[in-house]
Amino acid sequence: MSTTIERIPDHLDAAQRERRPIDALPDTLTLDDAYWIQHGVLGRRTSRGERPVGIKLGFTSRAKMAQMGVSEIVVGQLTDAMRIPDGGAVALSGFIHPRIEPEIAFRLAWDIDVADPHADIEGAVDAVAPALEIIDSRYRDFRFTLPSVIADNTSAAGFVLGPWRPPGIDLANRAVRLEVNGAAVAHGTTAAILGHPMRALHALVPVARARGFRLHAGQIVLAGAASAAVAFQPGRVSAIVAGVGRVDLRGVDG
Ligand code: OOG
Ligand code: MG
Repeated sequence: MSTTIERIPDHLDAAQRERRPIDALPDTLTLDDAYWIQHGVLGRRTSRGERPVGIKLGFTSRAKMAQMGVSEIVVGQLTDAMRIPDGGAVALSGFIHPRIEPEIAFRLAWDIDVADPHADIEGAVDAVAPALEIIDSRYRDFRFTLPSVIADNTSAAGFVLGPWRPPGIDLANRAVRLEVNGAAVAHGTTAAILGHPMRALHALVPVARARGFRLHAGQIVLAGAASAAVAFQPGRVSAIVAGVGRVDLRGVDG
């Protein structure tokens, strides 16, 4: 591949905007390169007026690792343009080959000093919510290696937040169900997310420190899907987390 690293952010950005899948990147890319590219892709989005609103973790469950053949935690970035209101509709034509997955979202009440090894991210959570994430790899056939998926902002494409709940709500071992048009299509448990979704939050801090992510007051953190993702097709999709709540989204043609 002749593309130099400097040109890859534009290449990935164009793939997303033109909904045109590209080949995965060379395996010679390091993780440093991959996060550098991701920050470049986000820089292009923010220069068009998008606002960073959160962080997402990926591959925090075995179900996701097994589905995609990647076995390390990845971190990506969410912008306001990716957010869809609870119960809202989204046109599937805006994506390449979207998939949908159930998630848990945390909200941070204050800035976290990621340089501080004792930073209390758990204490900073002021609300939790059920969430849906739309992922849409910019790579052909949704096939990628670890550096490629990191460079591609971990396939981030959209997200929906359900009603916020108090931070003290028990998130241990809660059943998670993904429904399409009222029928269950995937099952998981919050325990699938590194044993407890809070562990995903703790795992974020060293990655944020090493890879130049800032964690701000008001930011959303998606902990990673508890089940494998399914193809996002026209119809109603819901994530239901026992004892936490539900969140809904409608995929529409056009
Ligand atoms: C990468 C994104 C992984 C998760 O929740 O594990 C992710 C992908 O599967 O394309 O968002
Ligand atoms: Mg996800």
